[in-house]
Amino acid sequence: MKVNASQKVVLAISGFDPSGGAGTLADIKTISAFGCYGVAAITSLTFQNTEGVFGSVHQDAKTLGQQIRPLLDDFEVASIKTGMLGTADAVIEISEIFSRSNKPIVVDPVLISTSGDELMQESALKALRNSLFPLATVVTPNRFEAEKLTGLIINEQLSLRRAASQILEMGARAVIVTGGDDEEEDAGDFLLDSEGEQMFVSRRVRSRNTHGTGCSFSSALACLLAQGVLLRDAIPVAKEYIRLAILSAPELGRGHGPLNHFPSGFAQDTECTLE
Ligand code: PXL
Repeated sequence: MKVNASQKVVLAISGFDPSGGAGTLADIKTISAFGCYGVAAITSLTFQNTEGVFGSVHQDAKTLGQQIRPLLDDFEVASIKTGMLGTADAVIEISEIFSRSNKPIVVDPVLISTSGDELMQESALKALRNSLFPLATVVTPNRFEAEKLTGLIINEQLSLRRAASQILEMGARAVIVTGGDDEEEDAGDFLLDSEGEQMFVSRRVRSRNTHGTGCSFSSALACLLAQGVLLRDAIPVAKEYIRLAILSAPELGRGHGPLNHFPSGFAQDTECTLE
């Protein structure tokens, strides 16, 4: 067996979804699919299945820091992805840990689940905007999250542009407002950064199996950034990965089913060959 030592380590900081569709397990599966090595810190233990979220217990900031610091001491972490963070204290702890880091950080501002359940305390919103966004390489809200973050209603291109630019002003280097949850025919993701705006459109896949698409998309971006791919080139690759993962979803559970995180036709070089 030959193992390539250049395998990138990606750190996922997210909530634990026992059903494996979203959160840490989705992050780790995505990171593996992209040929990276995933390490993780769990912000919150959620109780859920494909039908809904029935509660959660947030980790306190101290235990979160205790999970993250030994990983940073030991591994050369190439990029970081944050998902469900739960509380303002958790957001502040993470912001302090990475305040002097120049590694790519993908911030997925998880506020509610696909099934409509709240995953972050209202009080954490401010900390997210003020402390974590200024450290973010890219923030990836869906339209609903972009509305909550800005207080705007997004119903056409102008308000979408305005919301994205407000999020950029909060200090992120780039923002992608994802459109996968909308009802329109095409799934358009709107990117805004210092170079300007770009819409990434792909044909919508109609499916009930969309649990964890946001988590998986942001983890895919973190892997590609770790591998040195530019954000504008990474977005179409991450989108195609999600499209294939939905198309080949295993049809599990009675609600929003999980993705297939290892779709055939998307075998990235895992940098590990068996001889
Ligand atoms: O998809 C958003 C999300 C993120 N993180 C956790 C979740 C969910 C949705 O259910 O459970 C832990």
